[in-house]
Amino acid sequence: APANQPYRTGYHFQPPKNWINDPNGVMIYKGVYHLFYQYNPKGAVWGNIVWAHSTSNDLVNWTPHEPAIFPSQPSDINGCWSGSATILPGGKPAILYTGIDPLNRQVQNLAIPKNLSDPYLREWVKSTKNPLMQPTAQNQINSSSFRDPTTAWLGPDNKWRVVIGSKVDQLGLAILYKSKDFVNWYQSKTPLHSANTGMWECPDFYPVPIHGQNGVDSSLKGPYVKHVLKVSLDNTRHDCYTIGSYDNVKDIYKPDEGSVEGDSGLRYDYGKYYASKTFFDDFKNRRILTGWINESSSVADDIKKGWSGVHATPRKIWLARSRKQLVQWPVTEIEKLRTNHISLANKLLKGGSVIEFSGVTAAQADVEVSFEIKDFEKAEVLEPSWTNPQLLCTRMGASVKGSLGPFGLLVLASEGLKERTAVFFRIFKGHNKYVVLMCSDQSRSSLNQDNDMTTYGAFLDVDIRHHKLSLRSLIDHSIVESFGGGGKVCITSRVYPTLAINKAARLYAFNYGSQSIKISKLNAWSMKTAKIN
Ligand code: DQQ
Repeated sequence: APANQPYRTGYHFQPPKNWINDPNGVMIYKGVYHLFYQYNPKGAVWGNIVWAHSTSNDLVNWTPHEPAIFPSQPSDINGCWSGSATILPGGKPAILYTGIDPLNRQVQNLAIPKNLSDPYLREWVKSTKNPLMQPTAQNQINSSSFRDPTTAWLGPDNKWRVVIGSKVDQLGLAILYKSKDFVNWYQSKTPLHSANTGMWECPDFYPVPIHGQNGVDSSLKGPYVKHVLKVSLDNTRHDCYTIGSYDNVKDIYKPDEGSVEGDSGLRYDYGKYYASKTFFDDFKNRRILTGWINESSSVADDIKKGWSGVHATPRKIWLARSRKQLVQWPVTEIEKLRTNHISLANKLLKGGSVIEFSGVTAAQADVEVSFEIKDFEKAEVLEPSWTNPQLLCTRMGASVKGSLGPFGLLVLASEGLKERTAVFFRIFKGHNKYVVLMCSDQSRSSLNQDNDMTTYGAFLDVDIRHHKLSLRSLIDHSIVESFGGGGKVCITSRVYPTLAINKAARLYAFNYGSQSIKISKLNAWSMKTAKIN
């Protein structure tokens, strides 16, 4: 990153300047990946929102285009907010998005490509029938809580369905609309789903096969798929999901028994990650998740540096074998940026030790490590009241010594460790099983105290008696995206080191537990800079 801009990313998506938020309308068309995103052309804070547009052949390098959708009709004159793409029969893309009308009401609009032979889909034409869905006296929909249409899917009656995020009081709603022709939409009597978790932004609803890691088209239904409903909770800023079943005749989604809705349930990411969206990549038969990573710095600092917000590395997403959660892994294309490989195997990490890895550019790196644990009996007991993993990680940060852990990586660290972000594990003895806690501790990530340095954490469902414990961290100047247990827990953090920048950044493995841990293998690479916009 430039010396005066040490927090610019090397391979995480961002425009040259200004504010960005939600990824929108992500899709693949004629072999080209399209990413649209919420963008303020005029500054580093939210406002004046348009759909900026970039395309890519590999989800790694991105070419910018002119904004694709911007205020131009009464139905979107005060902003073009989030929405999704649907591929209609014949391979024709259509975008549904939220417009802000002259009365500042949220309404839903349609746009289609002007020229289908342009693989870059540079120009979009809005329907003259816009808005296609709007709050009225009859439907009683709250005009300031009616936004973010999903990708639509086809039901057995050959009608399209789409979900719009909403709420009534504190009840989050996935309002369902149906249509025969994608233009005339009518509201279904009952929502697809609702729960008492506050406003649902950016809902996402899609099938996942029960076997394997492939993805399927949003319209697929059958005995071999389960369904996922993700909602972005605007009060906690978390992307939460449940896994369940979808009755496509009654048009009801029901989370599986035992699912927890909202913040104490499952999250795509237990760090900073919001307003995400998936799409089905029919070229590689996978479902890909894209998401927005907000800043953790002050607005004043964002204005000073002239930009705010990045996107996470696109992740492939599939159902875990347990069928109780999803698994995510950075798309393999990102690996072509790897260079300067270093590796190590069977290295004992004694209690209280720290070892440095040199030979990679630690400010822009990809690190994969797996740990082997013995002496399970030495694990500390997990108190029954310790049910909140984030709180546990906060109380037992990286510098609090334990027995089996804390062990893991110190990234974006300065010499002497005045600054460091610690991504680590602790093993506890729970009620007839071992419990793995994964943490990302930002409390000492920067000497600049103006940043949000909240610690994150989650429990990781890995049976460590039979499996090694793996951790991968994608490090990119001000971003640390970590994947525990092969992608069962993801934690993304934003950090703003003042010493550990560019060449001064270092990478370590550490074990502050009393018991030895073995690094069974470690592979690390410098990451080349991608061509982004
Ligand atoms: N961002 C958009 C909204 C959405 C929110 C506005 C989520 O459509 O609800 O920029 O970050």
